[in-house]
Amino acid sequence: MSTIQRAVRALMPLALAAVLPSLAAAAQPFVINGTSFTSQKAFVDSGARCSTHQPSELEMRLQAAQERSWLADQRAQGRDPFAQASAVSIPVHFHVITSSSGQGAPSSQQVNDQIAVLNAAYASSGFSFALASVDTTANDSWYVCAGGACESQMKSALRQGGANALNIYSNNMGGGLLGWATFPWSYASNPSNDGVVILTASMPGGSAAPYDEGDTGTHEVGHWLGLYHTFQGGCRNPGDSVSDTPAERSPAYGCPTNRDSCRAKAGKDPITNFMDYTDDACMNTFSAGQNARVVQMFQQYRAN
Ligand SMILES: [Ca+2]
Ligand SMILES: [Ca+2]
Ligand SMILES: [Zn+2]
Repeated sequence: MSTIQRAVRALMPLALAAVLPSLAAAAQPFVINGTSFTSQKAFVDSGARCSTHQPSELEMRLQAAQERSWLADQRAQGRDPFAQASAVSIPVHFHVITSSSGQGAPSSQQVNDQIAVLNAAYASSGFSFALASVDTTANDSWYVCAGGACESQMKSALRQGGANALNIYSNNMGGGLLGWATFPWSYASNPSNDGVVILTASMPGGSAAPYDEGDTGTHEVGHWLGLYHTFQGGCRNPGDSVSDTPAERSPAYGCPTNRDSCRAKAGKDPITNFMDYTDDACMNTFSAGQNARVVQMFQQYRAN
């Protein structure tokens, strides 16, 4: 062995010791509900953060046209669509799904805490949520259901109430998925499918950190009330169809303060908004524009 080889060998442990911690940090897997991703970014990129249907530009345009025509009609009749829905109480039917052996149920405290999280988040919109019923079903297929035939079976068996009733299903959907919801304009064509499905572990006090404060519920109910993701459409107009949420090129994750992914558009990214993809501890806001939109959407599609 040459002197140089010996020197390299002697230095190797030092060099490795210097390099390994950063490698280890970079390679730290991100685990959600037992599913491992190479990073939090990989988790977000996988689509498991929320599998609510992401509308195409054409769907967005058709939907916006429906909204404009409804608004024009309301105004022609001398109605104020933004005043009618103040202080609306939404009945919540909560459907707990467990395994056939009864595993995976949230505590009643967690169910109550989830409703309290919704009430706090939507207080500024004038909507409140009142638990109308809780039922528990043991079904192995529904317990791990992430959409498809099992979803239709589960919802048609359990859904209660009309267009104004919020049906929440909590299960162990798997694949790291946190939840999904239906939009209010889908109610008319498929009422039994209407509702929100959340990972039980995402409920307050659950095990799906950093998504364990119940804001998956808040986010999915946002879709149920007609809100798009803040990054819908990227930097292009009309984005999320809400004028006071700054445009965002892609989902934010973690809590990236001062992120500005659309430099040519005014405003920093709305990373604290409930309709972004940041951690529960980071999201705490609906904008005035979003509050106005959910009131309009409720009047148009969910008022009895
Ligand atoms: Ca916007
Ligand atoms: Ca910007
Ligand atoms: Zn979503």
